[in-house]
Amino acid sequence: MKKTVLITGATSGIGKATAQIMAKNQYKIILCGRRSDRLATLEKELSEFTEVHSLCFDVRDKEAVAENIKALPADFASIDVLINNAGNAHGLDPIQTGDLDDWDAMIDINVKGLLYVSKVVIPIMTAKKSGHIINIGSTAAKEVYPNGNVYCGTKHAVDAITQGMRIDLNPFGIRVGAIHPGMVATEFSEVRFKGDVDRASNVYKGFDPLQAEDIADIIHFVVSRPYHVNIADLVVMSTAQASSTIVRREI
Ligand code: NDP
Ligand code: 8X3
Repeated sequence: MKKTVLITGATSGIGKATAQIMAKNQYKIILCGRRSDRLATLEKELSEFTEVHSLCFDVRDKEAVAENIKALPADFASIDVLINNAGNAHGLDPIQTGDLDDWDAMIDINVKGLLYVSKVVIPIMTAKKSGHIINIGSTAAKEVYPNGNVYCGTKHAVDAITQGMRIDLNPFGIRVGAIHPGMVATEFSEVRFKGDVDRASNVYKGFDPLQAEDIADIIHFVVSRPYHVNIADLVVMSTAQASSTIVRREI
């Protein structure tokens, strides 16, 4: 029987690439995001391979999160795999000049949003005593870099929450793990720099960065291990990257 996977942040980057690879590997897909036009286009594309259902909500809105997931049609309701991927950085400023709205956005989306979605999905998994939760952290979960203060704080929180989930859900046989990518060329930096495309593209200039498909491929590998194997914590960087701040660039 096909497994059902719910992917947050499926309209772009890592989430979209994950939906594409999972669809081609015969998982039923629940796509989540705020941009309904993109959800509709991707749903149409992936329906060629598998059953797809889209949910349009903001992960910051806990009522909308609960209403949408609880109203899933019966053939999508028994979620087997949750990929908590929705998230972004907002701004890159020293702590003394950081923007309160940016801080709110990162904490509300990356941390509270992940919790709101998990809160609704976990009872589905505990009831059937099986499931798999993958939280997308970052190298920013493992180290702090200049001006990364609050974004790194949110990803450190994702790391800690993942460990807590793994402990608390252990009695239910639920697999929990985190994948921590380094620099991936997605819309991430465009969001961080509020649409400044030139500044965003400079982030990935002069080296071969990870692509969304690289992380999606790893997510599929992690999910498709035999059930007794839980890949608990995985850090993935481009070969050119040695740490958050050390990148071998040829420019
Ligand atoms: P993208 O900007 O390409 O994708 C972000 C996704 O998150 C979009 O689908 C967006 O959908 C969704 N999202 C953002 N805010 C909300 C919200 N409030 N409610 C619902 N969905 C939301 O970035 P990436 O694919 O790179 O990022 C995915 C994850 O990977 C994030 O958690 C990020 O922190 C992490 N990551 C990224 C790295 C990178 O270098 N790119 C490296 C390490 C980790 P929509 O706007 O339609 O709602
Ligand atoms: C995204 C990668 O280096 O901007 O998490 O933190 S980085």
